[in-house]
Amino acid sequence: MNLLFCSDSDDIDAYQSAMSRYLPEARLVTPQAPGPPEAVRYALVWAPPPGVFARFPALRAVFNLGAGVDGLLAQDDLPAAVPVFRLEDAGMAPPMVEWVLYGVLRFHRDFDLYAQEQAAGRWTRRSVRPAGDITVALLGIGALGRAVARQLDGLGYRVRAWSRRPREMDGITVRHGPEGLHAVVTGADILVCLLPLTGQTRGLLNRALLSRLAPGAAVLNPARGAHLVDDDLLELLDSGHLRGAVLDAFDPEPLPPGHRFWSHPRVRLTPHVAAPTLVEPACAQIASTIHRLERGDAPGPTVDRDAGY
Ligand code: NDP
Ligand code: OXD
Repeated sequence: MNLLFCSDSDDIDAYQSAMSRYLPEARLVTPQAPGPPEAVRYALVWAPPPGVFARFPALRAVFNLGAGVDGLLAQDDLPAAVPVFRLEDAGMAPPMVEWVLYGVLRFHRDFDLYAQEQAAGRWTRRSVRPAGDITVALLGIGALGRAVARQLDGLGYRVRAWSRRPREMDGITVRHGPEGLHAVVTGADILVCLLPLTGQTRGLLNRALLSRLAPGAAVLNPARGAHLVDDDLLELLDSGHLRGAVLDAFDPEPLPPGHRFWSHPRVRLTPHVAAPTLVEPACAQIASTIHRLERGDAPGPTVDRDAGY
């Protein structure tokens, strides 16, 4: 079974070896050496080059080698009738939880302020606020956001969550839709964005929304750079309304040299590493879907192209 493998940022040998354990008949081929195009029924892709799908008329499914499908859905040649699958958790939830916890603790336990005190050679002790005094607004409670919500709730933070459709989570206030957004964000101490990038969420983290956070609040964005209006965040940091930000995703990536985020004293950034795709669980998930498709069983959730995620 030939699987088209199309990613400049993933190691094909690692995927071949992992995939062989779950789908022994799988042979990964590339657009440069694809073999007979009609033998390729499945494609595993991350940021594929334009025009690649048109070369493989027998495709039965496209697998996105990541959680966010914004880049893939923007490809003009993605065949309309072919189902698209994305990675759902696939081992990414624990590292994402860790990344968010770093950001939450940085501001809750004043590590940002202690770094300044150390640089100035000052011994200043602050009182420790209980986690229950910190309100976290969590935008998005999907495969990753849900894990984050549970962890923060378990540690005692006051979590308010936001989804597109009505959702319930034990012990957590969940609001949905545009009308639920303000209630979640207003007065929150820390905002965490774990939304997909869609027409509805692009530019959502703008001046109007961020101004609703409590004075001295912090912003954590490990989702997509285009959720955030960079200049609005910088303005609110410079005015002192916001205390700091930890960012993992940027628009564009890599973040261009000279961008103010690189040197801003209240911004900490990581280069899109919050939760990288893990080869083994990714292959296990993809192979399990291919097995179901080959048997003619219901394959599990596909990407909703109208919703954009
Ligand atoms: P999911 O698709 O599982 O969850 C998305 C969540 O966002 C859902 O709760 C959904 O609501 C909500 N949502 C979507 N649109 C709206 C809207 N218009 N209004 C309110 N809520 C909305 O995504 P994942 O948890 O798997 O991943 C989230 C994002 O994280 C990815 O799209 C990607 O951009 C980013 N990511 C970043 C990584 C990194 O290393 N930096 C790694 C992996 C992912 P509902 O529940 O109603 O559907
Ligand atoms: C993803 C990502 O979407 O790495 O998986 O950002």
